[in-house]
Parts: sequence; C-alpha cells; structure tokens
Amino acid sequence: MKIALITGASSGIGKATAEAFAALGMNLILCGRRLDRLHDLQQALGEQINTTLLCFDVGDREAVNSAIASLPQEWQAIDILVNNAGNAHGLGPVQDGDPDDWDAMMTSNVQGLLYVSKAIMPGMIARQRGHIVNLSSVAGKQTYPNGNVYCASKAAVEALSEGMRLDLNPFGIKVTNIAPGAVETEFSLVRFKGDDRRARSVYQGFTPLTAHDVADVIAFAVTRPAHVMIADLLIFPTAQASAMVLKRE
Ligand code: 8X3
Repeated sequence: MKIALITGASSGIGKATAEAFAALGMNLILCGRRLDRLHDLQQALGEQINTTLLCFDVGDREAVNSAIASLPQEWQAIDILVNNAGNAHGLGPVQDGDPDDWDAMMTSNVQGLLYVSKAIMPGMIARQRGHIVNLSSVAGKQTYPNGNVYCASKAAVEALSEGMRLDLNPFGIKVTNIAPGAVETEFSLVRFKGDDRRARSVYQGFTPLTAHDVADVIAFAVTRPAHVMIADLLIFPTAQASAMVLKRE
C-alpha cells in the first residue's frame, strides 16, 4: 500500500485528490491548516484506508519540519507527495498591490512547496524512489493582466518542477507538474477576500473544471508504470483556450 502526503487537503483540489487516492487504496497523510475540516475528510474517507492528519501552515518552516518529524515510523516512507497548498490573494495592478498579499502568495505557493519538499526528499532519495506532484497553474505559463505576483509564484512552481526533475533524476524520483486553468473551488473566494459575487462571476457562462476533474488527472499520473513519468500537464475546461480566452455563453 502506497503512502501519499497531500498538502492543502482540507478543500478543493487537495481534498478531491485525497478522495481519488483513497479510492486507489492508498494510505494518506492529510495536511492542512484547518483541523476541523481535516477531521471531516478523515471521517468521510472512513475505514477503507488508513489516514493520519498533520495540521500546519506550509509557509511556516519550523511547523513543517516538526509536523513531518512527528510522523510515526509506519508513516515515514512517503511514496507520493502532492504539493497542492497555495492560494491567490487579490487581482489588480501590481502598482496597487498589497505587500501582505504578495508575502502570503510567495510564502505558501513557493516557500511552502520548498519547505515540505525539503522535509520529504531525503527519504525518497534514500529509498531511490518517489513521486512529487506540484500544483502549478496556467498562470505559471502565461502572465495575465493583474495576475502579476500570483503568476510569478506559479512561474516559480514551474521552474521548481523542472529543477526538481533535473536534480532528482539520479535517484529515480518522478516529478509531475500539473497546471490547471479555470477550476471552480474556493480559489476565487479567497482571491477576492470573500466577495462571493465576484468569485462566482469568474465561472459564469461556461462549465469550469471541478476539483475532481483535476484529481482524476493526478490519480492517472501517479498510477503509471514505474518507467513512465508524466512530466508536465496543462488542463483546461473545454471552453478555455488560454489564460484569458474563455468562450462564455
Ligand atoms: C488558477 C487559474 O487562471 O485564475 O490558478 O490563474 S487562474
């Protein structure tokens, strides 16, 4: 039975990935900042698989290290790491940007991915196997107006996926970069600081991806034979052709 650790497992793509992995019979380390939500997910997944919870903020290096170090022996041989935690804060001209928003995005989307990976890569290297899945975005491949710092954080994820693939190549570790386009989750609600109307308008007039659509693809990527690595995937809803081109009714 494989062990997978998923960050940001309490909602959205992380939660859907946990559900997809549970259906594959994996044992799951569910990580997030909201313990009540992690408990709900653990209960929903039931007895079909083993789960353990780690409550920490990926952007807090000490918290990351002590959470991973606290894993009991039987949970330490992590086969799959899904670096999913991350958010957007604000959408507006860079000259009007709030430095607190910039810090929050860079800390969770970039440093957080690095801190968690740093804690888990040594074990994968020692075992000479493992799979790291990084959640990037179309925003990491195309900078769009007002996206500035969020796009920069996801461009960093793209570069880190490539860098990890290169540096971990000698150890037989797979690195998969997943770049979704428009996925309806709490993403826009967080980006627009709880403005529900603005968040919903992002997905109006077309059928966006669901978190489960993306989780299906992640499940596919992690179930390929040992000699197959899905390196890089851009996933759009059918109505989307680029970061800014969407066919709306
Ligand atoms: C989420 C997709 O297009 O809002 O990363 O940047 S987008």
